[in-house]
Amino acid sequence: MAWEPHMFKELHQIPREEHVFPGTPLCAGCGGLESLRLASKVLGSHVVYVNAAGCFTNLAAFPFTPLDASWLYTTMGSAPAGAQGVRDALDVLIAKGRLPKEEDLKVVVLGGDGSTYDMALSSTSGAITRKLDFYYFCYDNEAYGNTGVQLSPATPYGARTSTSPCGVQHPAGTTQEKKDIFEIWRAHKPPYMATVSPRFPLDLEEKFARAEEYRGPKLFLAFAACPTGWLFDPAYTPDVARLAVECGLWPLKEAINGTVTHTYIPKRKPVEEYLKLQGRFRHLFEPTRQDEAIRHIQARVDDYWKQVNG
Ligand SMILES: Cc1ncc(C[n+]2csc(CCOP(=O)(O)OP(=O)(O)O)c2C)c(N)n1
Ligand code: SF4
Repeated sequence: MAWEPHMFKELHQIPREEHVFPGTPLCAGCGGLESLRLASKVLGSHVVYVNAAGCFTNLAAFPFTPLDASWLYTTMGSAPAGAQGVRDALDVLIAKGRLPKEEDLKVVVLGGDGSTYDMALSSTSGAITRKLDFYYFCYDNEAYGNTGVQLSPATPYGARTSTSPCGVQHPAGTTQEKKDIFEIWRAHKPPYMATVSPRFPLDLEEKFARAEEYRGPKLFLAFAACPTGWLFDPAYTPDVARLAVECGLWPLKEAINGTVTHTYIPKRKPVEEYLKLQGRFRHLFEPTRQDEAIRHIQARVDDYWKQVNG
């Protein structure tokens, strides 16, 4: 799909063709799956997905996958190295004339935040430095989800996880701040990076289409509202995803050759509206309201946008 500016202005312009079929064993309302489904509409079917262990492992139950593309499973830390192997193999086949250039495949890493922010970071750093031509698609559910929702470096301040409960010493739950993986990637100078949300499908499609113009490492951080880990009814996935953006917690942006542009500037509702929808933040409101923790979360968001708006 050749990109033209503002290709996706209206919903009917999103390709109708599906590349992720229904009936996967992932949880109802999984925001990560929703992002992948939308992304695949632009990525198409000439793709090799290199999947780090995580929730998306469950997409495939040998010999079936819901993807009409190829799929390779790797350990959590090695998906970018796996992607290098696949890319090299494709390049060698094309160079030897054994694979026609027009049948080339895109190489796409699929990883959770545990892999992306943590275990696969050194292998990712190597791949970007080598200018590997690949997409890195991270579905960020802000925890090690598949193994019981443990703290990951993407878990935000105040969220409760199974390894950062709220207790006497830490009544607000998680005390760390979410690692800024966008800036860590940007320091490596890849040609294209973006954050996306499935609640902003036109923005998401536009970014995937635009990224096709760039050879080299391309990062997509996809907001992955997670009913199971964040403790909300799956019916609220769209509300949680929309509020993350509208409250300013999940900025929609891209960086082309290092220059950052925000693709949507929210009016910024109070973060409380987002927090209150989720059981992982319930302790901030019940049985006693933790004003200091709520103010802290709001202040971090305000600081971010102050620096954006100058
Ligand atoms: C080195 C290693 N440690 C632990 C595991 C067990 N494990 C499988 S999936 C998973 C959670 C992955 O978390 P994340 O990358 O955030 O993806 P999610 O499960 O949230 O989709 C873990 C810890 C593993 N596969 N490899
Ligand atoms: S635990 Fe969360 S991220 Fe994993 S499949 Fe379920 S909803 Fe999706």
